[in-house]
Amino acid sequence: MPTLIIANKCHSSWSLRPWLLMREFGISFDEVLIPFSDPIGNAEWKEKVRKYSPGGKVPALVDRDAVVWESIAIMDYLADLYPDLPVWPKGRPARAMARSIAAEMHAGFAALRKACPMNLGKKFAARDRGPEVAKDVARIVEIWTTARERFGQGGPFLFGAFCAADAMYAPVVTRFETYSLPADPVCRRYMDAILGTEGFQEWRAAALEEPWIVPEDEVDEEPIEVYRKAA
Ligand SMILES: N[C@@H](CCC(=O)N[C@@H](CS)C(=O)NCC(=O)O)C(=O)O
Repeated sequence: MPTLIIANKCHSSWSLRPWLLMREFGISFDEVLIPFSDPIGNAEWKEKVRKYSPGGKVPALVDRDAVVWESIAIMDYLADLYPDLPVWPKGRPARAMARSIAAEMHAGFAALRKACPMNLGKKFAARDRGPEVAKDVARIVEIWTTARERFGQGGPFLFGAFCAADAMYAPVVTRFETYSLPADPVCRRYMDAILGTEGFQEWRAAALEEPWIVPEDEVDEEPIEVYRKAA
């Protein structure tokens, strides 16, 4: 059985992506969680991660004699390993867009990621987070709306059924939720579909039990809701 190496469920957005994909597709795996210590990615933490992955980051997947790191490479590895599972959508144009938006996520949206770190333990009020974040938000809304319009007929996800592109955007959905980012009804329905998956519910429940505080992922704002005991 493969082993997925991850970090804190409350904060590690990259870890959530392949974890959710594997859960939603019913792929069995063992999980090794290496909690962040302060600061994120310090030498002690990296030494533990490098025992599994040469990249020194999470997530990483160890499968027998293979190691794969980078979230998008893990998804492609799983698609190769399980060719009968629709990890990527089946139709050619849908698949083209799914891969493109997954790559766009993997490479981009730095302003949003920096200003709004994933934090499942709290909710913050809507506020102006600057023009760069607004640009990222507008592009994400455009991506979700286009995918839903063109390919979303068969279900509530970007391409109808849940696929790797949804896994890539799941942490962004949580950021929209945590930071009360503006979501029109199409985006809201999509967000609810992601947040309502069994996999995400399981991940969130575990996140809310975590005792670790990660200062770098806490914004300097008063929350309007606190869900995690350790906060
Ligand atoms: N591009 C990588 C990003 C992985 C990443 O940055 N992971 C974070 C945790 S969410 C990490 O390992 N941070 C520690 C560090 O940067 O040293 C991927 O897609 O997997």
